[in-house]
Amino acid sequence: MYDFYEFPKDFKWGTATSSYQIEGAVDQGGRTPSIWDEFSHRAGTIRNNENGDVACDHYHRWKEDIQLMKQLGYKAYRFSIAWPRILPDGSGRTNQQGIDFYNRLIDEMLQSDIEPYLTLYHWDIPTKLKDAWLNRDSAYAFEEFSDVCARSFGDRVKSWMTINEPICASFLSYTWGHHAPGLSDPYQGLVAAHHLLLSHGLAVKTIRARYPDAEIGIALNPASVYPLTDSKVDHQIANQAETMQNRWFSDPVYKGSYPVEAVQAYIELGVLKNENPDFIHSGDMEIISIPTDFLGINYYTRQVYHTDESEMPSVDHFKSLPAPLDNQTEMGWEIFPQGLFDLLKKVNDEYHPQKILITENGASYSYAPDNFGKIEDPKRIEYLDMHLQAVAKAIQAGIPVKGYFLWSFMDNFEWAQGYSQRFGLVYVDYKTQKRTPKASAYWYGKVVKDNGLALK
Ligand code: IFM
Repeated sequence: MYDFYEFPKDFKWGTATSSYQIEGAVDQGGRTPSIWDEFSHRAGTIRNNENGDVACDHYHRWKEDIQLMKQLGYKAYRFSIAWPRILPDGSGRTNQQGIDFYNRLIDEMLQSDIEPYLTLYHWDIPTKLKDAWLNRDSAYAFEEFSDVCARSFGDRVKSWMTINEPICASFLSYTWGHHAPGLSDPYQGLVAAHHLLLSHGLAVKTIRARYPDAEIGIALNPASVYPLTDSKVDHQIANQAETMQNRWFSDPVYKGSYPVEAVQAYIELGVLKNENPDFIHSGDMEIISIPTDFLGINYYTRQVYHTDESEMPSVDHFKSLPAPLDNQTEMGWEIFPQGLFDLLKKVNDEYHPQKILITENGASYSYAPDNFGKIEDPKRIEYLDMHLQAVAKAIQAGIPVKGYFLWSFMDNFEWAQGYSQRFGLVYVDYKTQKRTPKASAYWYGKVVKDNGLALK
């Protein structure tokens, strides 16, 4: 017999999505293209040359989607705003049709007893902004965007996330070329990262000026990093990956500086000329480190590092070992719930955030409806159960985790993987747009209702 673990009374139980991954209607309602429209229409960038033109057609089915969320019993919903729907030129002119769309969505949530958690940036910067995140002006355009959103939605939205996974919007997009705009230049990756972090700070300041009681945070996805062996070089390489990818984003937010060892490594790699790169202006680090109300953590898997070389290799692309074949999701990501506990402990010990929200966690499995229209989905349930156990243990260990947002409410456009990966609790038939809750959707509804689960 397992003991039932009850989560704290006010624990937030939600699901998450993002605008480009679900909305579709990319040329409707006054929306202009984002870098993802441009990128996904470039041949060869996305699996099967798919794109988000239609996605889950949520732009038209939003009411039905919120109703389904309500029926399933979920209490909070993390969604993102498409910047090009609100400011079609990136800054300046506002688009009332876009604002109205999100007003309706938010009102529907509130009427359905679902708390809105609003993400400002989940990767769809308007193409009208020249050079996107390479241009410092984009950070000030983002400040304006956050102000329009605060003015338009702040009377009803209390919880805000500024930037989702800045490492993906910078390194993955500008250094490694896998995401929009598809550039492969490590220096540009650092420039984009800095402008994203600056945007975060500017947005916190702006929203707080309008709504001092709003709770605001950033959603980071630090890797849970491990050395494979106890060898000195394995520890070194794991530490370096930790510093250059995780702390590059969290140190500026919590400590107001980039990690010195990582700056040094970038100088040695020839990416930076010195420790004072031109893209950091005086006063930037103070803006970036403006205090926040919570830390959002997105967690899916871990990274394991190993090298046979006796000399420390140069880590400029963080090549971790492949996941074991018998223990991975369909993304090829290792299933490692202990990594979530370890990561929560690490960020809590290092940064002492007043509060942590798991802003994403979930798994990709392609179970489809059987002959009776049922979707059993056992592996997702097992994955979620194990990760919620890790969250429960973190809370028991005194780590202030206050909410969990499961990725994702429904199957959607998985970026470079197109529609091949299904992270949803709700199955989407992309031909008919029919939504079918999987067994995991009901399972999660029960966890929410019980406010807990059997602890193993
Ligand atoms: O789908 C993405 C999401 O947009 C950002 N975090 C990871 C998810 C799964 O890859």
